[in-house]
Amino acid sequence: MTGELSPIDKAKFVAAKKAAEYVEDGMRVGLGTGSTAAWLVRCLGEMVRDEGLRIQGVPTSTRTAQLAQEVGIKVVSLDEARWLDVTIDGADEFDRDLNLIKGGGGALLQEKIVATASDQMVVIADVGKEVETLGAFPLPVEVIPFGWQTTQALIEETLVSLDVLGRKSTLRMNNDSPFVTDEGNHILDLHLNRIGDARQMALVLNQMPGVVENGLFIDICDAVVVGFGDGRVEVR
Ligand code: ABF
Repeated sequence: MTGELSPIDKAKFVAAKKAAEYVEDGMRVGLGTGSTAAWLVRCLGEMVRDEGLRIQGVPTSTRTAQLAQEVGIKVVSLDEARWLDVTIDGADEFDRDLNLIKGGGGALLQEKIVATASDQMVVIADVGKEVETLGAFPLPVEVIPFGWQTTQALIEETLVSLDVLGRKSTLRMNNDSPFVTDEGNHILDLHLNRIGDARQMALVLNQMPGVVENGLFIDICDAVVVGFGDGRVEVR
């Protein structure tokens, strides 16, 4: 499955492989999105095929649903599963309090719903995602297409009063068109550089009309499995 991997892919793979140990027979498992989560899905697929592991997987995107099906994981909807034992997903940044920025892959809404419906959320990440303070990675905010420019203006005005360095936001594009999420929404990426109070930022953003969800995951993650390019793994 792995062949010759670059250091970054090796880091993602070893984190995913280690995190697969959180999954036991009979569990309902939230399956994240992104390249690191894809390694996890492949690892679980191998366990299903070679070790007879029986799990129900709830994917956080159409991409992940397709991959899970390809590797032989039984896919169910969140409403069928109702509650999950564990969700394993990637992240764009994590800090020492295990707060996260997610949504670089555009799946933050389903990811947050699924993670919140889980007994445990485990993040898998290469060590490059570890930061002192969140915010260097642009913060994704999912917004309703109706009036998105008005929502953007409201967000930018509000950022003035918050402890952030940058206030610019950009509409995420897919070639020449606005990116559309699985839920039919758009994404604004907020270029903040540093988020002083991530909890307050998350609350303020979600109070605005037009905002569906933001990519700050506060007090949701229980553990981060960190992979290194030399194959080492540490759990935070
Ligand atoms: C998802 O995929 C995200 O929420 C995050 O945006 C992204 C991480 O991608 P990768 O694992 O490819 O770096 O988990």
